[in-house]
Amino acid sequence: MNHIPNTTAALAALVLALIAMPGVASFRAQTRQPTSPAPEVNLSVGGEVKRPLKLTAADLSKLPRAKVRTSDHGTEAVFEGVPLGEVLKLAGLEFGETLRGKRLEMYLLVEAADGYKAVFALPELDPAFTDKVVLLADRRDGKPLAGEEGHLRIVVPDERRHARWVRQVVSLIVRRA
Ligand SMILES: Nc1nc2c(c(=O)[nH]1)N[C@H]1C(S)=C(S)[C@@H](COP(=O)(O)O)O[C@H]1N2
Ligand SMILES: [Mo]
Repeated sequence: MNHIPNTTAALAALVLALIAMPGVASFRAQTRQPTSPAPEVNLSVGGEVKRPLKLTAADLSKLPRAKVRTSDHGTEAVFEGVPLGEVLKLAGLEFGETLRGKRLEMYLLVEAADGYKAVFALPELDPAFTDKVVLLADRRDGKPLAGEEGHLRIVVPDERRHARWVRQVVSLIVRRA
């Protein structure tokens, strides 16, 4: 009668293999509640900052927020999110009075999941220098960003070309030129 334990073992192995299959994993992901409020934000903030961070959507929701009304493909859109400078401040970066001298050699590199990258000079992100708010947006017209855009996207108001509107933002790295 030792074929019964063998059958049980084979069944267990089959079940484990099925669970591990990518197709099954994505099926499970798709069957999650569509109203689930947990966008999978995992933003890393690093480089020349005092406190390198990993931020979730919940972390971002605690930071000061801003809205930017802008034209996207000729249509008015309201993007909402966290001013990029606020995210860097949380990581310990200083703006304002101390942003001069050698510190003006610093820049921010924004990286996307698809490898796309763009840089910003720190004064572009500092309210002491400019009234323009470069946004790390997580919502458009009140709805969470999703799909091609990713969960996080850079929005640069008043910039005629949208090449720095990085989609699918995954990391912010401060570097020295
Ligand atoms: N991650 C990522 N972001 C990106 C790009 C890209 O290729 N990858 N292209 C940029 C360019 S050149 C433009 S014009 C805009 C286009 O944004 P849209 O797809 O919303 O029109 O996204 C920018 N952000
Ligand atoms: Mo573009």
